[in-house]
Amino acid sequence: MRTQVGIVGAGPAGLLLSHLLARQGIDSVVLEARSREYVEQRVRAGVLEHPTVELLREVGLAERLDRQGLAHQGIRLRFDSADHRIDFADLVGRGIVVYGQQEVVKDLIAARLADGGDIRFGVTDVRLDGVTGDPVIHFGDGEELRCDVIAGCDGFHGVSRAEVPHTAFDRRYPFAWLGILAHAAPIHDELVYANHPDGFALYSMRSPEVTRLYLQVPPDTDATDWSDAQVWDELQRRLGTEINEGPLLEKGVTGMRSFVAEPMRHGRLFLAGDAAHIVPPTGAKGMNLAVADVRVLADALGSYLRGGSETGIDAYSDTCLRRVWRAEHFSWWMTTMLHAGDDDPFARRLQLAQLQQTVSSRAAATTLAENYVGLPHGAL
Ligand code: RFL
Ligand code: PHB
Repeated sequence: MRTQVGIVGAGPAGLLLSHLLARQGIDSVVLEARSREYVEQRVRAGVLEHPTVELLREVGLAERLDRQGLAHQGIRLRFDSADHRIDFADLVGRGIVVYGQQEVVKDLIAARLADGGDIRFGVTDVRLDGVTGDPVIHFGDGEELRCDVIAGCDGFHGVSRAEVPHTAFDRRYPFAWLGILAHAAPIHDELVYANHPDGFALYSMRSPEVTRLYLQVPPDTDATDWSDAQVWDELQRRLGTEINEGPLLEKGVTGMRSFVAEPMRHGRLFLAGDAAHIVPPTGAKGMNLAVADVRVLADALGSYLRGGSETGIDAYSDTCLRRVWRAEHFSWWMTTMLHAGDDDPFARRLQLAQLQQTVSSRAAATTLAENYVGLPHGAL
């Protein structure tokens, strides 16, 4: 088998890259370890930045997003028993859209398949070879995909990153998130990020019928340690409001980590999305960074494969890393400002001072808003 771009992984990064390449007449094959059902049901991110939404519109992927996505013009920060609104529309003139990552994935798969795209699900034993010469992806029972370049879009636990000699920057946090998805109508129309002395809580949603909520928990927590009733009680307590309860559709624990691999390229292998970098979810940046990477990569590969210019592919890693580090900083900042630490009264006072400034200074609120709604693609 031969293709121009061999893509490992059918998450948002791999699928969107395949779509953007097809628009330029470039062939690709996507190899995915899991089944289609699995990737379409996997509950993850929910916040699409403004530049992500604009890109999806521009490339014909926003028909359902524009009908079902929830456009939000702000968020609330809660601390010291009071709510404070950060008004994105007023501060930066742009907002976000709440739309589940798995809905983006469904839309991408449907668009690729309708367009004759080649996505192989349930592929086993993916192995990369010849990444500095003639790239080959070995998989399954002796199958081979030969390609001009490989895009490693296989997430944090994939196989691609190991083929790129890199420096790893890594930070772990002493807490995790217990997340639930519940069949319960949201009672707030915007996300609430709550700093509570007993731990962070986040109020989010997916639709007019479905709420998504998170609680800060110790890192070694097993989701079954918490009964549903305990989760609801703790959420109400930390969020300081009544919330509608309902049957749980999902319950899981997510670790918190910051990670960057530099560089994001080795020869003809390019890493994109979680394969190259991870952020803690507090800034809602992970999927948006994956989208920003593949936008840069699709342009660079277009110039290379259609016109032979290496300028774009040579700049790929540096261009992406500027945005990645901005998002790493924002995600670390939101995380440290909002989570409860280990009973250090000095750190607690600093957090409250930071929160006070963020909600009372227009300049500080604007910095949060500008980062949260997403810096325009190309701006860095
Ligand atoms: P993905 O989505 O992990 O996709 C990688 C794909 O590669 C496949 N794979 C392989 N395929 C073939 N061979 C192999 N050897 C393979 N190894 C792996 C996997 O099965 C998978 O299908 O990476 P991608 O495309 O880079 O996308 C990144 C995003 O998924 C991730 O950054 C976000 O989900 C992070 N995230 C959030 N991001 C946001 O932008 N906004 C949010 O609000 C947000 N909230 C979150 C989040 C992530 C969370 N969890 C569960 C990690 C909330 C949570 C709770
Ligand atoms: C979500 O809705 O899943 C979500 C929202 C905001 C975050 C993280 C996750 O910061």
